Amino acid sequence: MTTTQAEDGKAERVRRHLEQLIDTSLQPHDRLPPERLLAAQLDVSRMTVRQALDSLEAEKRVYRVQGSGNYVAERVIEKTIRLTSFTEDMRERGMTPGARLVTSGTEHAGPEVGARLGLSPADAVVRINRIRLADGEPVCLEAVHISEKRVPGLLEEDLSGSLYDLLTTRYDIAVSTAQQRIGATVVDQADAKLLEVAPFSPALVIERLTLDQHRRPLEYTRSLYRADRYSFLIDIER
Ligand code: 16G
Repeated sequence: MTTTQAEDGKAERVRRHLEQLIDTSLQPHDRLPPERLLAAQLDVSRMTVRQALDSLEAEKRVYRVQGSGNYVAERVIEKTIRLTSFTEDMRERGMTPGARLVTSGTEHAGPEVGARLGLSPADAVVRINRIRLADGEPVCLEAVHISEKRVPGLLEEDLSGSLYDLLTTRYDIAVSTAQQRIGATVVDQADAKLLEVAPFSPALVIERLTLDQHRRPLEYTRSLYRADRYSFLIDIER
């Protein structure tokens, strides 16, 4: 791991901490805790705190007042959809997230996944199939693929929580952007059982290619979301 990667991972952690603070306990125009205090609390350098604040400022979530501090910005309609994990997604909806491991293993990337992740078909990828839960109920079935080289030992970890948190804390990898395709499908018998719906129930199929903080392909996921449990809300602006 390089120093830059370690710093990016820390800044991502600080950023998430601040986002949570903004979303749960602060109002627009409230002042954020001083940078010095944040650095001490989170055991990082002030430079790392500033890096996190820079990215929040760039997204207009905070604004700075010279000589006074950092403040929560007025909530604006986001032009782009924020890249969230399943865990964050459910928490934002006021639900408790969870995961149930179905299968996991190492396999060849194959031509399709390989092309998406920039790997050759023979390269090894880690595949994790999980049922994702909201308040204990199955919402989606996801199949994650990540190059094995990037996440040695991942399969020995506890996969019942947030994968993105694990990537940050254990591997110093932070997700930055993603390309997502959303389509419609029906679930087959095996998937219906896992999702606890009747066979051939409607579902959204969402494919996501996620890039890391260096804009390199990191994760390719194919998820089936129960159509009766999940919908997409997109704020658009003219
Ligand atoms: C979302 C992502 C998935 C990612 C997961 C991480 C979609 C379609 N998929 O489910 O790619 O692996 O979040 O969530 O949005 P976690 O950190 O809660 O495990």
